[in-house]
Amino acid sequence: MGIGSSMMAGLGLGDPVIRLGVTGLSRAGKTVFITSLVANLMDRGRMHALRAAADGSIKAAWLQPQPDDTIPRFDFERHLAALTGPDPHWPEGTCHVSQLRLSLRLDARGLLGGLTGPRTVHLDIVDYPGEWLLDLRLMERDFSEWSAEVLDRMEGRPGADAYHAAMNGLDPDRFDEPTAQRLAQTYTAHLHAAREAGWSDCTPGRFLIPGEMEGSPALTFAPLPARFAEGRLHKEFRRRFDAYKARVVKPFFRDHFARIDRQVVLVDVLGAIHQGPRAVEDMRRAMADILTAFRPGRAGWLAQLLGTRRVERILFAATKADHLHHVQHNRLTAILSAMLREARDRADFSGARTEAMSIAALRATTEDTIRQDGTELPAVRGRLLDGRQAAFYPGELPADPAALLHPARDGAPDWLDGDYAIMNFAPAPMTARPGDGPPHIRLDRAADFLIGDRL
Ligand SMILES: Nc1nc2c(ncn2[C@@H]2O[C@H](COP(=O)(O)OP(=O)(O)OP(=O)(O)O)[C@@H](O)[C@H]2O)c(=O)[nH]1
Ligand SMILES: [Mg+2]
Repeated sequence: MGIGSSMMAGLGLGDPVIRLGVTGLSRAGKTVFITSLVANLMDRGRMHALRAAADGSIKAAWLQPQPDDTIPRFDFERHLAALTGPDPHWPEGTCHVSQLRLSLRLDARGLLGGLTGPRTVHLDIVDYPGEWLLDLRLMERDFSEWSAEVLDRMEGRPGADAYHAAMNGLDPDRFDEPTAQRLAQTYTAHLHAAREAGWSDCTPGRFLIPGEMEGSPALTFAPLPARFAEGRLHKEFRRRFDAYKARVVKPFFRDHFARIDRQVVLVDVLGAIHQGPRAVEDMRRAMADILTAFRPGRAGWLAQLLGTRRVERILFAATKADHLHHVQHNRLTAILSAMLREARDRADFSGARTEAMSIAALRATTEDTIRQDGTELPAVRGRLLDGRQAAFYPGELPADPAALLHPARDGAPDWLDGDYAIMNFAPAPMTARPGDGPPHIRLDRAADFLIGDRL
């Protein structure tokens, strides 16, 4: 092999590439997942259930410059330093798409293996917000339909009153930029407040995470009620709404989504359960909407854009399972599966393989038992954000997911059997042996499902 071809191998030209999409609604755990996955693929001591790691097929794993020059690089080193440094803390929220390339050197395999020598496979990991998939719904609506739907959804959510107040006394036939900005800002403030309060459906997705588009006209519109119909304000907002679809939503699906081979959808089920029945129902609906992106009968323009391309495997993962003692993990997975069932039943995702599991990308707790009124409760123990240690029992998840999903669907304001608590643990200081990555729960299984067959 001459220098030229080995350099080509180094750059990855011609080597197989797996493009893994990592998505989930805001705060679902995407950044922590990617950071821990990459760290655990580089140091594979805790990856027994990833067969290629356990049997020694993976010889080496290293980071490479990514091939896409215009997508920001996932800041792996900084996030890992946050999670595993001397004062471990969670990484900050993400405000754009990012990507990272991890290359794996693998043992030769199969009959021809002996002839061809070791192989290299590149894993391109793409971090993008689930809210951007929710924007699919905008594509199927015109501005009036979308407005009606959103104003209806807004009722009773934080910031709704302020938005209605901002529309008060406006002349439908008058358009000026300061008014447009004020409406867009008040509407965006509502989205942030709703998100903070545990609502899942907070679209348009780019309003929450504007990146470099902040302040541009395509992001400066807001829903308008029927009384504005066909006035100047309505006309201009409708134009911007259409621009948002054409210049923001479509390019995302074309440039990022269309190229994904494997997908993990992270879901903070425990967080929603903690917020209550309405948050669970809202999450269920949002997930159903998100999943339409992966369905064969999806919108015509998307089917056209994707052609015969498809996501081959989709993993649905309930994150932060380290908040529960392992005796409850099966129940958490059952709730996630039930939450997605309707959407999963409606289509088989064009033949993609799907699986659901409960994981913790970064395990922040150890298991413990708490004595309460003479009974022993399966609990977890960890370090709180203020540094204190605490043992914690979140409550018992029901064996039958319907016990949660039915009241949620029926619009119950509270859970009948009391609350499901949640505690914010900080990442635990690391005591890893050399060769071990950060502690996790079932991240190795997740990796095996997502990419194991290609290694
Ligand atoms: N205990 C525990 N908490 C987790 C885990 N993963 C994420 N978290 C918590 O969830 C928060 C959000 O995690 P991120 O990975 O930043 O979530 P994200 O989806 O990237 O969030 P955005 O970038 O804001 O959309 C963290 O700050 C932690 O508090 C986990 O494995 N265990
Ligand atoms: Mg993030």
